Amino acid sequence: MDSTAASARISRSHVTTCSCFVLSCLLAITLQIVIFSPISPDILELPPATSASLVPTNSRLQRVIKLGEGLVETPEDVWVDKNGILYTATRDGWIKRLHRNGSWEDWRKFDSNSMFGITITKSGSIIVCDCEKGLLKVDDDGVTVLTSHVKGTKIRLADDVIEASDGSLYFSDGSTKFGFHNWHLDLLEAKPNGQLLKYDPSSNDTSVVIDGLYFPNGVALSTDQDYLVVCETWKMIDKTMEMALPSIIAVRYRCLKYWLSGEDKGKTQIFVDNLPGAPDNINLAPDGSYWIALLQLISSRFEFVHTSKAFKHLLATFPGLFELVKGVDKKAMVVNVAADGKIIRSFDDPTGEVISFVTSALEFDDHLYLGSLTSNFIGKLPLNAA
Ligand SMILES: [Ca+2]
Ligand SMILES: [Ca+2]
Repeated sequence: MDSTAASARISRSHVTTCSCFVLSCLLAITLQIVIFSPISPDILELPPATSASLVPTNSRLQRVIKLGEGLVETPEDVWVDKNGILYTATRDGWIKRLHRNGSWEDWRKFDSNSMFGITITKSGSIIVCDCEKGLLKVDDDGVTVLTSHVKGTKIRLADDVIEASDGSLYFSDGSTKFGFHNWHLDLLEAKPNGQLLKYDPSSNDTSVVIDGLYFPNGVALSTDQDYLVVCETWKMIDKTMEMALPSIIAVRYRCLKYWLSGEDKGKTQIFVDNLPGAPDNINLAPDGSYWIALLQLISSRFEFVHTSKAFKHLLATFPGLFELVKGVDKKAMVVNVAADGKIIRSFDDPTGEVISFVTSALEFDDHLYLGSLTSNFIGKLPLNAA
């Protein structure tokens, strides 16, 4: 045998060995990703741009006045009591309030970085959703956990709350599977893991009102309290049949109406569908309409994330990668929706120049008060001039 042929065979053998090794490594990594992935995801089709273009963009939110800049860290929600005192819970564990004279007060401290939705009861207690700890009651006596479990299971992602006239507290639990620090896994998985809960203070009982919701978020009552509205941050529609394609799911941003009284009591209907963004908190306006804050959860540059189950498994297994591609668009949008579900008007900061990622809009005294998960202030927008 000549030495050239022998060395060629050895070289081929090395290449084959190397290829097998690389393939084995790739197979091991793939198995590792799939086996250890915490999600069982669906492929998604994001809403067409036409959904957003139905509501022309403006820059009205760029006129906001910044309240307490530097004093309030990522205030997700905001509430104003009947005396005009504004309350918000901040990421550093404070419930802070803004008095009518413009002074801020660090009012109550709680060992938490996950306080979100806030409301005030008829009796004057502040109720706060702590994603991780459940429903909190805050008053002059301090902070009490009202409920942290439902049907023996821990509430993992309490998000927004409202009190009905009978004293019941209705609140959303965004995901029964993933907690506050892993909310992105719920987005990647895209399954209906959330529920709407009710806490009855007279019996101290917590019950499930609606289950199988897609990340339920904002909760509001109608003027007559004959129904409540709960917003699903992302609702998936199975388009497998109409598109004759395997496992294609389309995202629809919508809020549901749940009847509390009347002949439809206990029934759930669509309140508003095809919103031009993912709905976060919702608040009843004095005229009976609603203010809904809309999020852009996945940057348009990274929509492909939703087109591959393998890529979703990869992102879920290596959280650092999700941070890289998350790239939420820097913008803000709030819509005013009539009681019949029609969008009346919208307010945007299309580039996030002044405020971005607005999560809450509350009307009081002809002004909108805005919470945001990327701001260090509360936005205040005069409605008459807007
Ligand atoms: Ca709220
Ligand atoms: Ca929320």
